[in-house]
Amino acid sequence: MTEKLEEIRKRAEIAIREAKTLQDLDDVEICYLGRKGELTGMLRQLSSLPDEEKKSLGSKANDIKGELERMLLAVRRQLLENRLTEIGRTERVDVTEPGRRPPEGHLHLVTQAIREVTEIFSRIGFVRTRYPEVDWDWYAFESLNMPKDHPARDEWETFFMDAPESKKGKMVLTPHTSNAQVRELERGQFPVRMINIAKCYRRQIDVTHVPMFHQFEGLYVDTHVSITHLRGVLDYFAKEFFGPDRAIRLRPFHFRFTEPSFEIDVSCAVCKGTGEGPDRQKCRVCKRGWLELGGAGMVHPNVLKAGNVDPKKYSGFAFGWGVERTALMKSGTKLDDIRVLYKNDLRFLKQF
Ligand code: FA5
Repeated sequence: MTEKLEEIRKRAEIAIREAKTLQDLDDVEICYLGRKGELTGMLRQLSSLPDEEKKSLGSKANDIKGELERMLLAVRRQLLENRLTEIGRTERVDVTEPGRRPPEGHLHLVTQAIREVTEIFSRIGFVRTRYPEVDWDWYAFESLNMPKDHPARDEWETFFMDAPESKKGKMVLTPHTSNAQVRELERGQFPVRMINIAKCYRRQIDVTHVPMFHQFEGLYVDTHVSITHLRGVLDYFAKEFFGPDRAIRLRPFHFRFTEPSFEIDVSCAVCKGTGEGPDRQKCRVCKRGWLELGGAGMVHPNVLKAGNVDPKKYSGFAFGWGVERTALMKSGTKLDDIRVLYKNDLRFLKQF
C-alpha cells in the first residue's frame, strides 16, 4: 500500500508540473484529490486496515495529500501570473474609444405638438395656463351656459367621478378645456390672453376619437374684441403650424357658450383636400377634404357674467381645438388613425 501511495504521488507530481493551463490543473486536482479521486479513494480504504497500519499509512497518505495541495497552490499562482502577463502584453484598453450610448428616447408626437402650439401662441402674447383636469360640473358645463339636464351636455359624453357633490355640482373628468374659461375670467385681470392646454376625457373611440386626448383653448377678452380678431388669430395659427399652403374654413355651428359659434376645419393633409383616398375611395380620415379640428366663437354674455365680467364693457372670443387631430393634420404626418398615437408602438413613435 505504501508503494501504491508513492506511485500515486509521483504521477500526481508529474501531472501538476506538466499542467499548462489553469483548466489542466483543475483536471489534475479532480483526478487525484476530488471526491472520486485516486488519493481520496486510497484514504477511504484505510478505514478497513488494522489499527497499527491504519495509523502509519494514514499519516503518510495525509502528508502526500498536503504536499500535493501545496504544490497545486504554487503552480496555480504561477499559471495565473503567466496569464495576466500574457493579457497585459497582448490586450490593450483603448481609452479613446467612445463609450456605448444608452438608448435615447424623444418627446412624444403629442408633446411636441403641445410645445409648438404653446410657442406659436406665445409669440402673439397668449400665456399658457393650467387648470384642473378633474373639475366641478359648474366650470365644465353650468357656468358655460349649459343648465342642468340640458341636452347639449350629451354631446360631451362625460365621465363622472364617484365623489361627493359640492355647491359646484359633481366632479367630472374634464370633457373639454373650456372649463378654463370661467376660471380664468374669475382672476379679473384684463386683457385676458389665455392658452390652456390640458387632457380631456370622453366615452369615444374610433379612427378620429380617443377616450383621452388633449385640447388647446384660447380665450381673448378685452374691450372691443370682434370676430375679425378671432379670424386673424386662427389664420395666423393655421399658417404657422400647418404651413402657408393649407387652408382653414369657419362653418356656422352652435355652442351654448359662444354666440355666434363656428366649427373650424382645415384642409386634409392625408388626401390633400380632395376627399379621395387610394383607389378613388373616400379618404379614410376626413371623407370630404376637410377635417374638423375645433370649435370657436364669440364668448356668450352669460359666460362673461358667470366669471363676474360685465358684458357691456368687455367682449371676447374663444376657441378649442384637439391637439391630436391638429398633429395628425400637420403636413408630412400622414396618419390615418388617431389611435396609433397611444398604442406605444416604438416602430411608429420613433419616426417622429
Ligand atoms: C368643444 O369641446 C368645445 N369646448 C370647443 C370650443 C371652445 C368651442 C371654445 C367654442 C369655444 P368639440 O366637442 O367639437 O368642442 O371638440 C373640439 C375638438 O376636440 C374637436 O374638433 C376635435 O379636434 C377634438 N376632439 C373632440 N373629441 C375628441 C376625441 N374623443 N378624440 C380626439 N379629439 C377629440
